[in-house]
Amino acid sequence: MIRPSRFVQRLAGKATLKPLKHAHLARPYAPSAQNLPKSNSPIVSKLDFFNSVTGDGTQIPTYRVLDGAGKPLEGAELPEMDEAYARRLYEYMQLLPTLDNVLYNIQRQGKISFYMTSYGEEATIIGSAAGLENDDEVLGQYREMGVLLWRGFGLDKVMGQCFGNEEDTSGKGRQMPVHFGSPEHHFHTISSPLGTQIPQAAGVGFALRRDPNRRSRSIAACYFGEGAASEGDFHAGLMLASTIPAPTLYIARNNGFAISTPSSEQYHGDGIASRGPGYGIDTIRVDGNDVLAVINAVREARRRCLGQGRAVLIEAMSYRVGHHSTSDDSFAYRPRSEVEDRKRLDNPILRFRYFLESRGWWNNEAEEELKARLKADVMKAFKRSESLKRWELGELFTDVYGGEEPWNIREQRQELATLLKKYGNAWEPWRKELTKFKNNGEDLLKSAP
Ligand SMILES: Cc1ncc(C[n+]2csc(CCOP(=O)(O)OP(=O)(O)O)c2C)c(N)n1
Ligand SMILES: [Mg+2]
Repeated sequence: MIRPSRFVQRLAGKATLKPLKHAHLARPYAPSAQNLPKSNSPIVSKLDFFNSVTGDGTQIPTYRVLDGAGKPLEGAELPEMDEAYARRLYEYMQLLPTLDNVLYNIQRQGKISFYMTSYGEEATIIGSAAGLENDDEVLGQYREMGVLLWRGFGLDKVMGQCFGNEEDTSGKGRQMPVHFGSPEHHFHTISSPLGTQIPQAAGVGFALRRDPNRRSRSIAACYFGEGAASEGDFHAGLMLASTIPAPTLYIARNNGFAISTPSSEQYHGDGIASRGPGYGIDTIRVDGNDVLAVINAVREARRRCLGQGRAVLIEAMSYRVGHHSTSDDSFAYRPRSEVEDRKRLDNPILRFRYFLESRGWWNNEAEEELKARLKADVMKAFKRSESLKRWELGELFTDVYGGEEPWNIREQRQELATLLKKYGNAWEPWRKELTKFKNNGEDLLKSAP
């Protein structure tokens, strides 16, 4: 006879075990009809394979509120909003390309090392930010700066992060541009390896559920691209959020490209949405160029996350109008005309402007005023940021670990201090570089042995 292991015996209650708080973790292994896979699945005699979640082979539909000309679809419900709120949405949608234009050009001038725009995804990003509560925990991929702006992060901090100067509160200048983070704004720091935020968000959602102060009030919202959804972490994350239920809203930004890989080569199934039901997760596909549809979808998804304590998946369809990043030239793999057509035919900003105009909430004059104001604000923040120094050089070694500085970090700090003492003033490239830091590296020089 095969004896169950001690672990299984303990789980089955044969040995004394402190009761676990979470029923699903303590559930003993006890075969019963209930535990068998799909025990209530109907029995059929037809040899019927299937490959569609809609049942009839059609594609998952796309939820929309506004048509291409900004007119509400028949029967579509508009999100609750007044003129001031609608104008605020539009202003933030317009702020993104204004900032993107300036930061992209600054990178081209060699003043910052890297940048990524969100051209074409303004409705997905601002609409989802507006649909969330400002203290929902956000785990982004990298194109979601608009969520931070919506939450009041401010232009100076955006510039500070991209320049890596003393106003970079995200990472004290130790990260690449666009790797924002802000505990105050409930925005977890961006990390470049694709997909890592997806299982992390399952954990964050679970933690929120366990926190008596935030349970039933806050969710985790996790953004990722359709390319990142090909990472193993996507499946691990959705599996976790599904089986250890977590109020985590997964927002897949399907913008048609993962650098040069078009989504037609990224998956063979029906986009990312088709995967949600496989994990038992409520799912919707939404027109990511329709800001009002995105708001409605996110608000309803949030309600479901909190009501059921479970994950929800939204796939927002859009088109990445810009290059992947400043390290990319997308015309090497897609025709310029395709991009121009998309900008003209399905422009999320223009679509919402038509809607505002139809309500009498916007006109040419307001447009001119807004564009001039945003440009002036962005240029002011840029000029200010450009002249700021970096954090003290010694900050390079802080925040790696919590608590006392370990020996290996101390060793590296001392090594740099020794080198600075020897070459800091003697070698021109170092002398020049040191002037860019607050205190010109004095903090480290002082500690040199
Ligand atoms: C694990 C990993 N593999 C590859 C990369 C390089 N990489 C950076 S962004 C990117 C494309 C991601 O595309 P998608 O998830 O669709 O997001 P989008 O850029 O379209 O917003 C790739 C392959 C990476 N950062 N991490
Ligand atoms: Mg993509």
